[in-house]
Amino acid sequence: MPYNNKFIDIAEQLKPTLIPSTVKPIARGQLAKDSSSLFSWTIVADNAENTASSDFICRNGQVAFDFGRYCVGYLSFELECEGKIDCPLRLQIKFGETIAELGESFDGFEPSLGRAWLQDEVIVIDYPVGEVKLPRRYAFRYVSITSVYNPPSYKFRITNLKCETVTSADETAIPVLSGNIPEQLRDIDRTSLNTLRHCMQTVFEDGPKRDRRLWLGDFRLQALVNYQSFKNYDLCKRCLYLFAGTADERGCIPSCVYEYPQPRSGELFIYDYTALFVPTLLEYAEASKDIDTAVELWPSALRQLEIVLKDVDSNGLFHDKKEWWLFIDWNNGLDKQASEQAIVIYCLKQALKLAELVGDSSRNSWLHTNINLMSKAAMESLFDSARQVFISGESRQISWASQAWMIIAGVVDYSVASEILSRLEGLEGVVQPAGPYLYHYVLEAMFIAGHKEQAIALIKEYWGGMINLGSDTFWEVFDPNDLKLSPYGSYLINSYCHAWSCTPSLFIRQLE
Ligand code: RAM
Repeated sequence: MPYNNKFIDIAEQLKPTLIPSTVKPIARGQLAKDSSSLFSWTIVADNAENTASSDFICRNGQVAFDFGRYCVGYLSFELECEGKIDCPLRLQIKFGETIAELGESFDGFEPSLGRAWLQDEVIVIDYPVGEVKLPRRYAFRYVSITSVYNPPSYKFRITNLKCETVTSADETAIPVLSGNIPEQLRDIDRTSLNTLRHCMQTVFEDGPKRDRRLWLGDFRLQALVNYQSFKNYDLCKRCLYLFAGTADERGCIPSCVYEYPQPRSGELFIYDYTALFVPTLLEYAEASKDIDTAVELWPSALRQLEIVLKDVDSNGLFHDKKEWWLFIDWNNGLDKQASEQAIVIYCLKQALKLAELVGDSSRNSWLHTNINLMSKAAMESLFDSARQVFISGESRQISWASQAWMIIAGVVDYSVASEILSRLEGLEGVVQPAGPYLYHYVLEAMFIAGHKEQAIALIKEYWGGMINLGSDTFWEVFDPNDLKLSPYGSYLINSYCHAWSCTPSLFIRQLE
């Protein structure tokens, strides 16, 4: 791969030092089935006098801990033994974002993304006295420790169980929320920022349990919330350079980037993510006022548009040539033509703003020509004049995705946008969003169309729904009617702290 080493060096110099803190469990007990709890698992607190203490003597079986809040970091504890130590100690340690991950067996489990993401370890300690530190970073609220083999000649005690958490998000930078914001929205804002904080590591990770990786579509939303909260501009700059530095021989920026052993392309290319590099760069420059970066990466941004326009025909219509991964949402039944069309229009328009910012108007007429052509094609081929809504693909599918993106792209004006959203409520069979990523863009369209009350109700119902289930972070996938919905074959491998779901903060922080 012909990586741009200059860009990668800039990115590496911006690698943040992580901020540590210590979290200890607040309760311990036994795992139990409970149909009234999330995924039917709970922890029944021990009757011991001080269940908050991690100290316990384990002779048989298992103990589960609740750290009281989501943690991303390194687990350690101390061991003491009574009796004759004549063989090693063998422990199974499981970590769960949900209690179900501790309760359910991972045996025979083959999720599409790989068993190794599931967080369990078996450790064998030859001389079980003193400190034990697990080398891997975990993402969890719950931990279970099981004595897999009970040594007949000694008892052991675990003390000082704790997690050294890490993040590159500085809490002290968060502006105070306006006093007019009601409690439920404050709670949603807190949970949003908590979600983002855990995903801010040496890059903006999609989720700290999985994939622990920088994804372009996720990064854009994370960066937007970051500008209103933690204001870590250097982390955004690092990520922009990582993407630009790992572009392929066509100049195409990959949709995800790995950091280790050295920065490298994830070699996955999502059409919509590629185009979204343009607004991501613009938004960074506007928020940070770092115009030099915008100037330096402007050719990379333009290149993404040249590449995505190759799939737009001479009439200005996008066609899926099956050479790209089209994402938009996890809903498999979604036809993505209209959404992709709109995203390209939107990104071309954002490029005009970026051109002005970097002082280069040489491509303006090219940008205008494509905007006009594609907008015209959108109205002629993707707008159903009888039903007065946008349609997508040969099946003329009507979806929230298509309407949202066409509204965001400004293909219709404010008043038409408002009518479309009102009309959608009354139509049968409209394809719904499957996850928070697309719900974000639905919210954005609602605010553009002046449907503020509808947007706030959606935030309260959808994101509030995850808080009502006891979560202090927002999830990767959330369907209130099918909590176990998973794109990967099992809900156990879903990410329950996924930064693309942190965007209610963005809207809440703009309310007064
Ligand atoms: C998932 C990632 C990420 C998303 C991509 C498309 O596996 O977790 O959030 O951007 O796929």
